[in-house]
Amino acid sequence: SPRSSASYYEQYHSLNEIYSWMEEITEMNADLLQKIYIGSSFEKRPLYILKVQTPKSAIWIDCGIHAREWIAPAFCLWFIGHNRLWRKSRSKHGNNRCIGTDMNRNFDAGWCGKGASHNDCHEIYCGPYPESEPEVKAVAHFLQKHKDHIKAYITIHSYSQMVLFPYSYTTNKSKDHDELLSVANKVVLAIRKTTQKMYESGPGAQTIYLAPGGSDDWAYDLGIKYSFTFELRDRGTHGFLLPTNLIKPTCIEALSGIKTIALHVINN
Ligand code: ING
Ligand code: ZN
Repeated sequence: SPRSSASYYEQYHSLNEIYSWMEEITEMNADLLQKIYIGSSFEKRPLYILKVQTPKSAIWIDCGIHAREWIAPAFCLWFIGHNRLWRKSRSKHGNNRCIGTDMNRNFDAGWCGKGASHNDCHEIYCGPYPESEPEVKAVAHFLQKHKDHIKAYITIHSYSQMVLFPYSYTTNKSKDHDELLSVANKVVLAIRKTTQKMYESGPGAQTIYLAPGGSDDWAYDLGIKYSFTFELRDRGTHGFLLPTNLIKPTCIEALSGIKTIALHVINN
């Protein structure tokens, strides 16, 4: 399986493959990782260390001094690839202890009410102020500038198999609640026809949880009526680490859902 897939770390790899992995992961994480040549083996194979950025002191970890102990190098790869479940942005604000803001709590829609956190170490940290994240600000500005031409806003997340619509920042119904619910129900039907998978539909706050500062609520309040969050597969068996063989069917069903929304937009 490819180096970018989750299951890559649940397989054993040849030395040449590990060399390629080292090259790729240091390239992709140049701010965090350094590949340093420290000598070569008797058979003239290069020996590299991967240095994880540290202010001064360090911990040395080596894996696989004994060649037949396959799990040992697998652990070293796993150790370096450990941030696959990161959620937030990568920003550093003021004297914050922790890195990152939840960008789906950083939009200016009921910003940092119940369902978000002012604690920068929490996964649902709302940031120091709305649109503090350059990524959020860029999206918001683009949508603002083009709002008269954008008929639908769709944001794709995972997991839990849901089709959500505003509001998530309040349990109050939006003024388009009935129409949005009927569109979401049509999406659920289309998905069921396509792959037999069951999705749930409803307003965010009622269906998943109270979550202020989300992009779909912000887009809706901006005037983009057809605003949806898709929570793709699965419902928790694999969670965020969806196996690669499920990418295709998941994308096919998501596409059928998006076509359903597009058709509704065209006809209304
Ligand atoms: N779920 C969303 C989250 O940001 C959500 C749920 C949807 C929040 C719409 C706000 C608005 O928590 C995931 N999986 O991230
Ligand atoms: Zn998400």
